[in-house]
Amino acid sequence: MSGQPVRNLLRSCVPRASFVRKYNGVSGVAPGVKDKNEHPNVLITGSLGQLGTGLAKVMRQRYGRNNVIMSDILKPSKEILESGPYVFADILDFKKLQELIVNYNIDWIIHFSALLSAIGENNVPLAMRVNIEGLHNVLELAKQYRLKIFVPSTIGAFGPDSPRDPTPDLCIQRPRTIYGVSKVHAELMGEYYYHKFGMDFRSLRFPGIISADTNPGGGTTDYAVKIFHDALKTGHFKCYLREDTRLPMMFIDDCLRSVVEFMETPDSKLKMRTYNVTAMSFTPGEIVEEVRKHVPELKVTYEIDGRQDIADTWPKRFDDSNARADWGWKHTLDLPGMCKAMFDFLAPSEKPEQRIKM
Ligand code: AKB
Repeated sequence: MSGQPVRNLLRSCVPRASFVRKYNGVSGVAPGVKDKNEHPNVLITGSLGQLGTGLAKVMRQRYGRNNVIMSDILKPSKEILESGPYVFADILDFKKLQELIVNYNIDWIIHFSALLSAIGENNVPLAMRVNIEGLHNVLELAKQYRLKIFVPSTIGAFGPDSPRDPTPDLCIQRPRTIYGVSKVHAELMGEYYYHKFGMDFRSLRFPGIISADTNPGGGTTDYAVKIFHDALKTGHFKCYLREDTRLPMMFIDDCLRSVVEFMETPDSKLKMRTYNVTAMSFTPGEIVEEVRKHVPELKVTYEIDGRQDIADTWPKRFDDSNARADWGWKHTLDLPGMCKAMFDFLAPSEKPEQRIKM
């Protein structure tokens, strides 16, 4: 990830005392080689997805370029290859992961590999392998090598029987997608390993994440990213959710900062291992109104598809008061702020009336 949003995030992540330690990032130190008092060595799985590239950038600024290892099964861009260590790793290959953890002397795993909600419904066997078997591999490795592990969860871990407005941390969870089921499984397995083996498992339930230069790929909340690209490319936004479908959302910078702050929170402050986090909640109708302040001529049509059924079972608003109280979670951008940040990034030099590219 590059550009304005991440620059803001880097500024807003003020190092805490325990992490103001010797920085060895660009000093020629071999990847993974560090002294006891230095920053953690971090392995990010699925790092070429929506969150991984940005998080690697933020963590490399904080912990050192060579201390954050990006991994995925995809061929990376030149920019990624030049930004720091990148390795091939299939989440289903236990031995390969073991090798990486040993060779890079890994302390933390950030486990992003997963199929999202809509794409998971189209390929349930693959979603079960990646989201469930993949999780088993990283949990077992975190246990064996005593690693701290972060696994994102989601609003999709709730279902039609959960209270939906707002949805608290602890309530009935009966999701209706394989993605949601696999995330409840991850929450429960992680908490089990925490209680049984003392493993430092941490998870945040994210809402829809809106990012400027990485695409979500296969989610139900992706319309809230697509609207910006449609507005700027064609001036015509085709929305696959109904105009009044309310879902919780968050801008990428807030999301990445939440991971860093949560991982750096001393264990003694955490009352739970899995917390809801959110920033705002809006409907397609409401984001259209806000986007039209930047692209006044935006045309909108609603062409509802199967993702509506998923959205109809998800929280409308998320209650993240425990995260705010226990470890100081605070979002910075609301709907107008997020839209401005997106346009500032995607079309920085243009005035609103110049933004439609027909
Ligand atoms: C999805 O829509 O599947 C994801 C999510 C909310 O977890 N963005």
